[in-house]
Amino acid sequence: MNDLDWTPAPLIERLRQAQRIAVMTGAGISAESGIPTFRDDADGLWSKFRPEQLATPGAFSEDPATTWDWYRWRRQKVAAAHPNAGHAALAALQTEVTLDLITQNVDGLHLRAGSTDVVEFHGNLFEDRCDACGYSGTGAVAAEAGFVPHCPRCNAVLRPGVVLFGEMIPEDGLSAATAASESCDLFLSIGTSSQVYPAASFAEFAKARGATLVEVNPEYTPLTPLADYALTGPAAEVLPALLAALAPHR
Ligand code: BV8
Ligand code: ZN
Repeated sequence: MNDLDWTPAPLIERLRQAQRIAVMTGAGISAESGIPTFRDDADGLWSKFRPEQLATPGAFSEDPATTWDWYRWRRQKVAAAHPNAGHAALAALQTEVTLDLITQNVDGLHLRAGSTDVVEFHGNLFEDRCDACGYSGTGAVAAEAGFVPHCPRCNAVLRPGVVLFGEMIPEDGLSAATAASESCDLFLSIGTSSQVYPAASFAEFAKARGATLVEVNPEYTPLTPLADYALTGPAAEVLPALLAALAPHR
């Protein structure tokens, strides 16, 4: 634990009084599970590939083989990873307070850590989906390079069950995230560069409504100036410290 105070007394008091907490997580909460984030490290996913290259419908239909190679590479990385202390602390917190968990991450690590009712706002990496007939199933993790899966029902090319750039957010996730940002009195933004919309809009909206805004991120982000509390550290350290500080009085 470094000498920064992850648990300022006023914040702990505020967390204790919170009636309903909305949490939005991004790639940063999975960084300590060894999953590369999108923007901020040498082997960040985007450093090798540009989002426009791969995570868009156009790129996918043009070159499904390359896109599938990238997604399967990510599936292998995630399958070999484990939830970290940050995921575990959020799962434990959910048993102590009323908490709506929305994640931009497609890695499924919150669910593996025991969190329930997780809103996977950008879908799930391990789902294969058919846009032609609506088939949905669990996708392969390993396959030979260039393999493009086809729908077992209608033989159309399958796609990963994620929201690509330029695609609409599925209605259920959008309404769940909107409801959470409307009903919370404290919004906790963890491990996100707050650059992708509409995911980044919920923290701003909650703050504008008068909710207390807490950010957990080692770096400064566009959200930091709005935060009531900016805890500049790694989620796997900050979240367990917050949970421990809350514990004795719950
Ligand atoms: C939409 C799934 C309506 C796929 C993802 C032009 C045309 C079309 C759309 C747009 C356009 N211009 C802008 C848009 C909107 C676009 C957008 O926001 N673009 C951005 C790039 C500007 N949004 C969309 O397209 C969305 N749909 O708008 O529909 C529409 C439709 C048509 C036309 C117009 C509008 C859909 C966006 C969904 C894209 N899919 N994921 C996949 O994963 O492959 S997004 C993907 O990137 C992630 O899910 C996540 O959302 C985002 C990455 O962001 P972060 O999670 O924040 O990760 P990042 O690496 O950036 O940051 C990590 C942070 O963690 C850093 O701050 C770091 O400091 C911190 N950190 C590091 N270590 C730690 C840590 N924090 C804590 N602890 C640590 N240890
Ligand atoms: Zn099909």
